[in-house]
Amino acid sequence: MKLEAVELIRLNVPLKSAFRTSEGSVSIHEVVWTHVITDVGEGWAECAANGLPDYSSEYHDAAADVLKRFFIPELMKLGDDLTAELVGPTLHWAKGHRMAKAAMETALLDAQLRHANQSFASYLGATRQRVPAGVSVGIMDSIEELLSFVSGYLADGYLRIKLKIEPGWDYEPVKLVRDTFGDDLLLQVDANTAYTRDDFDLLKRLDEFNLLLIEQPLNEEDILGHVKLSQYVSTPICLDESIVSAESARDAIELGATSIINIKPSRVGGYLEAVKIHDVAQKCGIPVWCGGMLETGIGRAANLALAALPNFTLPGDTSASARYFSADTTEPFVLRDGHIDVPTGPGIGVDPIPEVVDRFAVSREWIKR
Ligand code: OSB
Ligand code: MG
Repeated sequence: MKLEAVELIRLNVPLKSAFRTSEGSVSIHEVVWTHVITDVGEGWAECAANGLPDYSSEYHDAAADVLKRFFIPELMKLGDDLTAELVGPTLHWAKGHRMAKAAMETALLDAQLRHANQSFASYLGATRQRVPAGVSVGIMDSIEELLSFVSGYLADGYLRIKLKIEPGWDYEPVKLVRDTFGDDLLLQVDANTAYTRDDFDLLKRLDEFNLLLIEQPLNEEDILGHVKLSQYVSTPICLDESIVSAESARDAIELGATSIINIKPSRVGGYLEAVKIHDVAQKCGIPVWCGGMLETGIGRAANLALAALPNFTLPGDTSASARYFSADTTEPFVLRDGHIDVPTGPGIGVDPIPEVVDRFAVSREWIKR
């Protein structure tokens, strides 16, 4: 396939309610889309990098810049030889910028699979038609507000609740949610790196709540800290930010830093690397689940395909469109019996709704051969 042109679309999509983590609060989902035009058709992807470099070092302006300046021209130079599978090896020389790389790989894979009339799910090796849905609940201003959001999500049918935590918002909210909704609730927490090695006793107090896991309690670089913490607490530790490749997954597993992995294709440079992590974890008996970056339908569709692979044995953060947006950029993903259907159409299986894209687009730029 030959890459003829790429449209970079900047979108500001309002969230229904602000989403607060230990890293900050967002009320607008700010992203860049890569819309690729090839000789075999077009493809779409949502780059997960948000406005601020607070989850990883990536942010949308930097992603747009590195795509324009380096990645797109280089992929165009491959001429007819370009395939989605070549994006990773071709851009390997460039350090980091995994979300930008993932966006190019995903959009090209979408074009390639649409042309081959094959779905992402079938290409990636999915074994299920629908996936169980969890929901990630942000830090709130009060416990009452938290309980009201959680009870709303449970009424919607979500099968697992993840609470964002930070120092000062941990033991109490987790205890109240556990006490209010009972021992059967699948419950886990995500600290987004908010704790240090001085907080082990505090984190150990969470053991009494029978949580599924504690996600990324320490700095992303503190692998040894996670090993020590895993030995200190009985709740399983699950890494998110620390796992950026199949190699880092393999090492973290072997060292005993993580006993469950949150896989986000965007964080690891794309779906092909995500499948490698799935496979490494599966060989080691480590369950995985699919995380999210508040993606609109364009990004969510491919995440659902990945989440249908066999070792995704825990409900992911792949929630329904209505959890995030009043208007999604595609046909909305809906919850049925706590599950979301995996798209079956060619490529990502969904198309952007032009009127909605027009409404939320703040800029559009074409990069041509
Ligand atoms: O750490 O998993 C995270 C959202 C943005 C950035 C990081 C994270 C999250 C979430 C929400 O937890 C996941 C989602 O619902 O898409
Ligand atoms: Mg996380």
